[in-house]
Amino acid sequence: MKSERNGAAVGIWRTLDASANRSAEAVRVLEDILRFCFNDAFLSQEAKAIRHELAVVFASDDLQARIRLRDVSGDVGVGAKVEQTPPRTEAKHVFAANAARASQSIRSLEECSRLVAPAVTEIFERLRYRIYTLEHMGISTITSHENFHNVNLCVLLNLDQSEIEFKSLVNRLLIAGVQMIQLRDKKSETRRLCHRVRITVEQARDYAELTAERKCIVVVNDRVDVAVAAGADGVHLGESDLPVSLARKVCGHEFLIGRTAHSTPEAKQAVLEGADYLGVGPCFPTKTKEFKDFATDGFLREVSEEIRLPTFAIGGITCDNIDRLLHLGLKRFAVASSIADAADPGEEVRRMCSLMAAPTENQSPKNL
Ligand code: TZP
Ligand code: MG
Repeated sequence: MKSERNGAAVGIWRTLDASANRSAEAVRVLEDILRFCFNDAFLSQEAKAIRHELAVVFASDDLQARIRLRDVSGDVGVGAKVEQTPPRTEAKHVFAANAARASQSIRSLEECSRLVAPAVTEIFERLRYRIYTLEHMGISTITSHENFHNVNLCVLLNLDQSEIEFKSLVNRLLIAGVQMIQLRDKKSETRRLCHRVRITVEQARDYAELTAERKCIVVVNDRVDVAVAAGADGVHLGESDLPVSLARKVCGHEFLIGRTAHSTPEAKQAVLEGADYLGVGPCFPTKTKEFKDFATDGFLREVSEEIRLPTFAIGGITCDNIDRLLHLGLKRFAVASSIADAADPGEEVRRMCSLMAAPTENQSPKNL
């Protein structure tokens, strides 16, 4: 009876040893994929921090028995074949598989440490939640890049014009190749806004069907309710709007949520909250909205270097000043007045897109 109990304790230590190795390996893979495949400094640093915390706890006195009781040759699981693993053809599959491996092995560490080293159980529980968040952020970032692939220009429209003028403007923008439109109107009644959103969504859909091109993304500023009810693709939220996590409860996980950020910590927070894209600025003074403070070069460069979530620069951007932003590594732009006020908005879109496409000296190659 006593030896059986000893055997069980040895088994627990062997489980802890195997799980420690598995978790360290899996977290290292996550870090490498985020770092080398997705160039994501922020998330790869989070993976590295988790890996270091695991290394510290594995080196603690509480867990040293696992090394003494290691018995690889006596492992009955060595050589056991798995029936079939899901196909892995892309880096994101490797990421997902290793995120699962990391959380499973840390769960095992949590359960088994509770029996023989309870002082460290809570650390594993915390790390398991950090892995869940990292997994979610990694997958969201990858999915966002798919959603925003080739979406480099977002045109903000208000509802100043008549319906006929509005439709004609949207049409000209679609023909010019605009891949994203945000409806932003602080003054109009909800019904009017809702109606214009529906018109825009229909126009975008009809144009995509006619040309077999990808559908232009339509998002609504501030109003999650209008965006969902009128069939838009997403909503853009600022600091005084519904928080991303609460907006998700209204719109679900397929809906795009954009979040404005005025500093690197705010941008990182938006990533952690599960935003699908970021708006950063204001880059330049503009008549569209009044600002006291503007985004510094340091902030814009830091965001474009450290954060992989698709990021749109905003605020006073024109064909004459976009170069500064391209040099800072930004690749996506949200504009209102420079397009809406142009004599020929379609031509202005083409001009801006051609500037965005032209490679600029010192432009960061890392920004996806
Ligand atoms: N948020 C930050 S700047 C801005 C908003 C809504 C205005 C963008 O419009 P414009 O005319 O391109 O400056
Ligand atoms: Mg807002």
